[in-house]
Amino acid sequence: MTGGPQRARPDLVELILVRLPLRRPFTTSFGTETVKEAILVRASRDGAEGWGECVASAAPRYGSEWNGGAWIVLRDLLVPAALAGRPAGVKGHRMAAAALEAALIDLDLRARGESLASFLGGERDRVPVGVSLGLEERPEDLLDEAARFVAEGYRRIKLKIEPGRDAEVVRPVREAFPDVPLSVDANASYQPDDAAALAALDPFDLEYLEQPLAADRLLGHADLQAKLATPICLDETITSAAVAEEAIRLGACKIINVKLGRVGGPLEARRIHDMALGAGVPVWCGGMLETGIGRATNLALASLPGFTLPGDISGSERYFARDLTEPFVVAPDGTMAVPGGPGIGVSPIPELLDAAVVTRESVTAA
Ligand code: OSB
Ligand code: MG
Repeated sequence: MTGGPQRARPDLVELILVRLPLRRPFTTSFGTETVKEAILVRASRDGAEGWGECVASAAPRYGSEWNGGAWIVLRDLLVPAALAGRPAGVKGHRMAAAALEAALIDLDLRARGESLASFLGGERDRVPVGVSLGLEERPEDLLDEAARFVAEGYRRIKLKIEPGRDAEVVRPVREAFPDVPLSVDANASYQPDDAAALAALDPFDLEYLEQPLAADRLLGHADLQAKLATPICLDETITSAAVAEEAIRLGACKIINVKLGRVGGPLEARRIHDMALGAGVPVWCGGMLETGIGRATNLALASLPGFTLPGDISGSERYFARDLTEPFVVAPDGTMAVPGGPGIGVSPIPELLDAAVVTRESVTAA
């Protein structure tokens, strides 16, 4: 892996598919999720282990990656290359590659007793967090949800929107909470000629409008930003530091959501952070309804100095009846602790992992 430290090879990598029911269905413009399905990557060497979580979903609706494809590219290409200590030479498949990179870094860091946050250059031991609320059939349910998280101290509420369900979704929440930082996320569901509907959100004083247009519409976002007072934040578009830099240069966004899975791993995520910090563009850490493994990795990333806006890093209880790790909790001041132990600082609890496993497969050096 270029740009990273010299890493020792693992001698075994296990792929573990898990399913955890979500406490509440999560609806976005691209569909409803009722279960979190994830591939966990467990890399081991001489009895030591490292963990990574793939943020792909059961179906390719957020982006083109999905767990079925991620499993195969990990098993047949990425993991064999890592076991052999050679580059995989794989284009794309960033969520799969990110999970493996995270597991290998975790393995090394645990061996030398350094935390992922320290390795990445994190400077804080607590980070401010927000919550991302799905579309609801009944407006009163969304208001109840928002009220609960505001009361718990969350620093920002993000609302999912889609064409035809935007200003009417935001208005009651803004009226009930005039001073709470609010944002909206369209997950690429609008067209360039929907600018008027999006400009109608300007009076709600949103922190940002996330990913209004399709992922590949860099100029479309630049043209749209010129028509809006609300800053555009890009999520799906940002697949690398190079794309992030071009988006900033074009004026396609004023804020960046960094998801280490979407960009291919913690090292590329740090490159985006460094570039954005230099360009004066705020970044924040996105989420993909991760289990505690991915959440720990996200917290380490969010401790870097350029992550100045609250992340989509909510307490375990916001997602699951029981997380796979010790539960992550949000303090009354709306912050979450960054794990300080070696590597990502947490591990799956064996009984909880066993109960969530659908399949597991070990890959060893040929
Ligand atoms: O766009 O940020 C998104 C979940 C799945 C796919 C896309 C997104 C999301 C979220 C979840 O908003 C945020 C979280 O993990 O709390
Ligand atoms: Mg998003």
